[in-house]
Amino acid sequence: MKILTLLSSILMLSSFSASALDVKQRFDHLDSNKSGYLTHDELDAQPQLLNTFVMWDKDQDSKISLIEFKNYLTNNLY
Ligand SMILES: [Ca+2]
Repeated sequence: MKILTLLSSILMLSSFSASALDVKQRFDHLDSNKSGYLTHDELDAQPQLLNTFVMWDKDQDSKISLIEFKNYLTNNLY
């Protein structure tokens, strides 16, 4: 499991130029309990994401939906 976490960190850092399809894959990967949302718990291993959580969480319900995830990446990293 530790290797998986490390791999996911590397993926998040190195795939900012990924296509829209990859966004869904990355979201599913981070959504470890498959709730359809990313929560603080699931982002514990992703400090760079936790630090910007408030910016992602547009509707401020303390969880990141796929749409919020995609919008954030689209608006800030492309
Ligand atoms: Ca939200």
